[in-house]
Amino acid sequence: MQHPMRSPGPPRRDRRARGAVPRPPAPRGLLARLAVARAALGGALRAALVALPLAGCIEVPPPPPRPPLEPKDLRVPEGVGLEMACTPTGVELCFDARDNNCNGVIDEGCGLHTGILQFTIAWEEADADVDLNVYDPSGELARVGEPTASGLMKDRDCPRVSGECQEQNVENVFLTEGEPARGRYRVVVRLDKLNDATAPIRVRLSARVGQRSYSMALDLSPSAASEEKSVEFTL
Ligand SMILES: [Ca+2]
Ligand SMILES: [Ca+2]
Ligand SMILES: [Ca+2]
Repeated sequence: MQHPMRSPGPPRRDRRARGAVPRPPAPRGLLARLAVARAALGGALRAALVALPLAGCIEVPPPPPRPPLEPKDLRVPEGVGLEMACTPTGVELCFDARDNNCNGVIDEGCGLHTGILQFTIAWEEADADVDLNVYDPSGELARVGEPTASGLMKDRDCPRVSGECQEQNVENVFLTEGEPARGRYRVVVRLDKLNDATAPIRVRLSARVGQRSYSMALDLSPSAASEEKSVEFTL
């Protein structure tokens, strides 16, 4: 098979000759305008170079500090005493929802998670099913296994048929990571089923908010008026 013949380009000599064609002289008026423009550009550049170190000296104010994590507008059920001062009673005991050693963490070393926010309930009657329901500022409920968009997650739901709680009923909600969402939080403690237990069921609720912990005792009975008690606060 024959290759088609390439048409030969113009000889190199010719191309060089075309490139060497002298440009016609610029009109004198154009040259003068170019000189003026170049001078103006040089002036602007010098001004920019002078302004540059000055701009470097302008102090950028730091972002305003975030307000401390302090619960505001705290609302507790009527007749419930809120313990805001921690009294150390010795080493940390597990599954009592109390910060026994007052280090700001509730039931640490007991297989529970903690975070800047932590809410824990415990109750002694093994048969009673009590639920800790924590709603974040967007109204999302913290559940077992998957954090809310704001990062709240629940450790476990007691009592469990699987025996996970081993008759030591504790439910725990904690902030998995990051800064807590600001807004109104709602912590609801609810007697779901009394089963074979005798009412009222005394439930200890403690909360860790930042470096402080809060605690209270709630009595729940299976009636519309007292099966559920809630605490609200604003961060
Ligand atoms: Ca502790
Ligand atoms: Ca404890
Ligand atoms: Ca439960």
